[in-house]
Amino acid sequence: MISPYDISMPVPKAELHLHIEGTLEPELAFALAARNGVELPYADTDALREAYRFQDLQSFLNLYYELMAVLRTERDFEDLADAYLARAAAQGVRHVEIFFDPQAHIARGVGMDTVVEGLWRALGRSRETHGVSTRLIMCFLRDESAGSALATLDAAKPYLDRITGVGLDSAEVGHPPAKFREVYEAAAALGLRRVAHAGEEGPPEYITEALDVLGVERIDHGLRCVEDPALVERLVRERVPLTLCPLSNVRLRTVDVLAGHPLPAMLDAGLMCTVNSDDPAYFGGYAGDNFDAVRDVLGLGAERLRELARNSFLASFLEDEEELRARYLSEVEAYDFG
Ligand code: ES4
Ligand code: ZN
Repeated sequence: MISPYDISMPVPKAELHLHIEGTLEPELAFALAARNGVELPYADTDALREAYRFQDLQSFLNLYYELMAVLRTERDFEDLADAYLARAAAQGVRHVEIFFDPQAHIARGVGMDTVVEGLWRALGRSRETHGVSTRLIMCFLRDESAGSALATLDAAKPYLDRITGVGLDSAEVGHPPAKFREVYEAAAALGLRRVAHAGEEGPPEYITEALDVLGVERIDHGLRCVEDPALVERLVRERVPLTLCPLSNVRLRTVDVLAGHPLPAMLDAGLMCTVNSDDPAYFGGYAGDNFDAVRDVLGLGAERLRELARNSFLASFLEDEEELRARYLSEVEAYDFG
């Protein structure tokens, strides 16, 4: 049988918005549950997939956090990352900057050491096994306290050789970026790169605040910038990369239908957009599937798709491997969309 994942667009690309916990496919969730003696409140994988009818970000997050119960050992995190990297590689992903949510694991008694060591078992050999280079970005849960974020940064200190940056995710509305000013200042002082989710469900002001108060270098989602022309102008002028996730926006009802997604208008406005999968196991597709969707439904042509792929490498945290970035960029220019 041909898997749909084998035929998605293989243009070389970097994935810059990917939650590793959001790559947990129902089949792997049940396998890990069995291995760890964890009981899942779903009869089988079909029943679990039935639960994937989200009303909004919060209804998704409830299931996302619930299913993490099956992730307990280093090997679980290794298997999760290996499965993702294999699927991503099959869809043309050459480089990925992976988000993880340590607080969600530490709260369940699974330590930072287990999570980072486990993920690293897969990431450390990914260029050889999958042909994919990787970075790790540790996210703070914005619906937890600023003090908890500071404690999490402290717990990460033994692993800073493997962690490239920090991010901010989870329930956005009511948790503005400024709440995390102190921890972002501390992260910057440690030499960590900074990104944050902003303007997914939250207002355009959160995008401005993430830039001005947290000093972020990319905005994750940033979709709602389109409501503020002055902000769009600034993002264009400063070439701030936006990590858009079209299939996620449809599943979480941030946009009504994919055909109404503002991506084409955002590209026309000169915004530095990238296309990513967010939580592919939950939202119906990996990076190549998202590229396919914007080609098929939004009618983006070859040069727009090439621009998206080029932007993904330009916006990558590859400053310590510029030759690798140059190689990836030349692959993008040489790609034949057919
Ligand atoms: C997330 Cl789509 C999304 N938004 C905010 N936080 C998240 N964590 C995992 N997926
Ligand atoms: Zn996200």
